[in-house]
Amino acid sequence: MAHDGQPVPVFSSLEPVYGDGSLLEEAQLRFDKMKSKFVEVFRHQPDVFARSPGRVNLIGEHIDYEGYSVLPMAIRQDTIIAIRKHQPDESPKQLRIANVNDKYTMCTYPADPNQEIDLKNLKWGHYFLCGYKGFYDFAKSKGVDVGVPVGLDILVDGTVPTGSGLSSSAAFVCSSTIAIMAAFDKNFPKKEIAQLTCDCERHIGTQSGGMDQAISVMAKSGFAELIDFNPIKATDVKLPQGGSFVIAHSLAESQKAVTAATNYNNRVVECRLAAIVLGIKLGMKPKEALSKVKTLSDVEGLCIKFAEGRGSSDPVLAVKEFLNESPYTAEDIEKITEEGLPSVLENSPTSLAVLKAAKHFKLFQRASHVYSEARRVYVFRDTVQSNLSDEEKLKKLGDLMNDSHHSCSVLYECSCPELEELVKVCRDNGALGARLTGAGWGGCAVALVKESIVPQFIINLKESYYQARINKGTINKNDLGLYVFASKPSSGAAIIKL
Ligand code: NG1
Ligand code: MG
Repeated sequence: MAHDGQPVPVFSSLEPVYGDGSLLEEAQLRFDKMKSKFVEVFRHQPDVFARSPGRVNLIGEHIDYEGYSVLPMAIRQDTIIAIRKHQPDESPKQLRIANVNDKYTMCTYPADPNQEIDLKNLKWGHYFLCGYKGFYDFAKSKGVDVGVPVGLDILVDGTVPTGSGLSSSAAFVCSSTIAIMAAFDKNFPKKEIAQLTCDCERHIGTQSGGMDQAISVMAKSGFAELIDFNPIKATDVKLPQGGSFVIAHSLAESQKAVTAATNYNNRVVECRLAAIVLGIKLGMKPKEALSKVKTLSDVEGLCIKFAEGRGSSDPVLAVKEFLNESPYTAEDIEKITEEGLPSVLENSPTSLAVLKAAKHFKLFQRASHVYSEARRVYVFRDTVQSNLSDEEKLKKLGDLMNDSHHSCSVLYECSCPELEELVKVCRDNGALGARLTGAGWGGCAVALVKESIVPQFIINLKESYYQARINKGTINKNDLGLYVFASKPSSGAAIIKL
């Protein structure tokens, strides 16, 4: 049943958010602590809470921004926001954003939703500001009156490790947006919130796709979700019995906002250029390609038509025929597009930063990854729904995860030495499959492991990957549980009125 057209659920207790048992007890403590800290900092009770989870992407990496479906699941780690909306005559007319963790000092911003976000001066509170601007823009586009801006008091508690590929940023942006909505007594359909949070997180300067926000808002306990884009849609995927996903941090932190020009946004630009060049090689006039082609999914039809002429249906065949394996220089591409690259990329500041930092562009490799990864997502979904036994299903899903990692590592080059080592350790210790998850260049790996061996698997990982790092002082032994854990599909965003 599609549930993505429903508004964000509103609960008056924690059971429906966190289930029962130990998780619930822990959650109760967290909320109690937040309430007292809120009163301590702001001298008032919060009006309402919002919660939105991180995610682990099972398969479908770096293809959401190319328009292709992905298959993530939400994890229990999340961001909770407590919020209070001021009365119109109350001062200060500011957003005051405090954090439960003292490492993050309070951020204050004016209440004006039209303020620019200062990207030269990155502050943790900027992610809240994304949600704030997003909420006002969205309300305006829908003709919803939300009154004049007033002050807001905010307290944040996040448990998704940052820079880990588990989407702490989306958990923060989504919980912020939903908390603001709730404070203004508004609610919208989940798929609209997924779109608005995806759009507003781009204020941070990454040209990201919409996977993280979509799963954070639309997840359902017990299910992974197939997320489609344009328009956003979530379809429940029930994973086979007997398998468990173990998430393990490589301990290399990927600071995506800082490295955007050479890593994440660079790949977005390379895919765009690959799509345009393919479109032209497959018969489009340069002017037409420049105005119509934005993503590799826009020219997939042409690629498939070419492949069919060769008795296949694989778009990668067209990539092999028309793109050079050796990297392209800017001049190589400009000869084909008959226009300068800055104007091809519409002079967007983030793209210009990419052009400035790039020596060359690996169009063949990036396009091969995207088309093959997009296929693997559907094979994964079809395998889950097939008549195979659970054991056979798990084996095949593991193989697909391994293939995905290989493609990310070799063709997309978004792995790093630590992730390579960790993925190998996972496989050597009996994982059916293992891969980097999220943007890469650091962060986590996800391994599919038979449920019966999970405890031993985690012990082995500690010995072969983490012990040396504990000895070196990179992490504290007592924190290991934060870096390696098994995860079940968790529930999505919620508004909580306690
Ligand atoms: P993370 O791992 O959270 O940085 C990023 C993008 C996703 C997706 C993946 C790669 C953001 C907010 N998220 O995720 O949209 O493109 O990389 O598959 O930038
Ligand atoms: Mg992120």
